[in-house]
Amino acid sequence: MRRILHIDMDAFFAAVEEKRNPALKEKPVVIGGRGDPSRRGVVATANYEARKYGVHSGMPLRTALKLCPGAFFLPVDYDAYAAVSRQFKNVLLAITKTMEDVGIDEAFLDISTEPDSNETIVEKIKTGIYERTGLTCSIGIAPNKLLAKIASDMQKPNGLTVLTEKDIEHRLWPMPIRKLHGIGPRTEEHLKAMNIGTIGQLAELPLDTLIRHFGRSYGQYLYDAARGIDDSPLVTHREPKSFSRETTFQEDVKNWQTIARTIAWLTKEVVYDLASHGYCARTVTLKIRFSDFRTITRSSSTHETVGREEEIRRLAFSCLKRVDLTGKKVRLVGVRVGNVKARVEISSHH
Ligand code: DCP
Ligand code: CA
Repeated sequence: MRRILHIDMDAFFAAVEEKRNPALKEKPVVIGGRGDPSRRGVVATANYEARKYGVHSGMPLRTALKLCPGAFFLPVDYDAYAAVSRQFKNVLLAITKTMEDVGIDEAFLDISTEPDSNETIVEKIKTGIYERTGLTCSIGIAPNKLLAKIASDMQKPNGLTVLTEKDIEHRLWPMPIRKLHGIGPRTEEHLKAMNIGTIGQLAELPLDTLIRHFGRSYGQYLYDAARGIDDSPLVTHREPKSFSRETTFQEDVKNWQTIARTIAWLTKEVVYDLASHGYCARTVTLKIRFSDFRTITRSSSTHETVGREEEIRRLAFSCLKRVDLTGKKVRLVGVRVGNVKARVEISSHH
């Protein structure tokens, strides 16, 4: 039997903001867009205080303001959250290298071969994360990823939930189908139309019915998932698809040379990332956001992969040539290299 953990940070963006500004503690906090609810933008997250008023992720900021006029509205500071995310993942990596990085605030760990008990490991994780970041997380423990993810969500915040195969009938089956990873709004609608609302009702459907409605592989997936079956291993290393850097000017820029110099500098940074990971690339994409937030991209590709700074810079500048800058001010520029491939090691013997 495997021992899989799913670790999910509580009200993540909001918790980071509360940590660095204690005046926000115990007040409703909403994070989203540029933090101005009179302007366009959606809620990235809200803390538990604000959730009491019905505020949730994905809702327009304007709606959040109506529901909770007393809330503090803050802009998304992605770099700050990414930095805390790295700290929290380092705590997990100190337990085992078998970690799957799922997103900015969640990860799976496979502790099947660790000598320590679940209790000891959970204690190490919770105190480690709290000591490094001052934040809390919720943890699910189960024989597979599917159930571990469901478990971590069952007692938030600062929860710990263990699901075993014995719990499938009593704890999994009463849940709504959308709790199953891989069931999105479209599948949910389709199943609702078949009068299927709970995971238990899904489990009653014969395999051939599911295959008829959803195709062989997804039908089989749903059949297994409804039974809490999931053999998928952790994906511990993802091949990167691209490397990118971007920067927002302190003030919007008209001057071509300033823009060109910034692109050259971003290229240097991207080439450094690319090289230090041992990759070459085939495509360079330039991103330009104007002062009115209109954003354009231009790409250039080569047949052979390239990795040297001059080569990548030449591609970036050929993209810049195709952008009409007349009469416009630039707010942000970014450089991305895509179609990356591991550099072929040149063997030392001939
Ligand atoms: N997020 C976002 N837009 C969404 C959903 C989430 O930008 N539509 C961001 C903000 C969240 C982070 O991702 O802080 C993690 O998402 P979660 O769904 O795990 O939500 P929280 O961590 O905020 O809350 P919870 O305590 O319910 O996990
Ligand atoms: Ca979370």
